[in-house]
Amino acid sequence: MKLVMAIINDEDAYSLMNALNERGYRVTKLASTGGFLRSGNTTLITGVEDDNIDDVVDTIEKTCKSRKQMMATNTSNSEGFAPYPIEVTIGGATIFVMDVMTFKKV
Ligand code: 2BA
Repeated sequence: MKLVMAIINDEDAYSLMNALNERGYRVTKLASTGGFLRSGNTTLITGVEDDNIDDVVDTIEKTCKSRKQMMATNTSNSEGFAPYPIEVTIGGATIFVMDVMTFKKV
């Protein structure tokens, strides 16, 4: 068994949960915050049998879209610091697949 952890955009969370549930996978949604942009994102975790990993990853890829977001940074000039917007591309999903040592429901 594996644990799939996918960090995704909030906007895709409900579509992805629906898509995974419809395919028979159980999902837990966690509210998370990206360390770089310091804005909210969603982390979904799902425990799946090894044979289903490709299906789960495909479903994530098909459902989650990448987006561009503006971020304010500071740049220094002769008058001090001035706000300087940069565009950041946030991936459709950042996916980790981990081995599960034990899975139990009691
Ligand atoms: P954030 O850390 O808020 O990052 C948002 C986006 O900002 C990133 O998109 C990337 O395009 C950019 N970015 C992040 N760190 C950067 C840096 N040091 N310099 C320049 N640009 C940077 P994604 O790579 O698609 O990541 C989306 C979110 O997924 C991240 O939000 C973070 O919450 C998570 N994530 C990505 N890689 C991770 C990793 N290796 N470990 C844990 N979480 C990760």
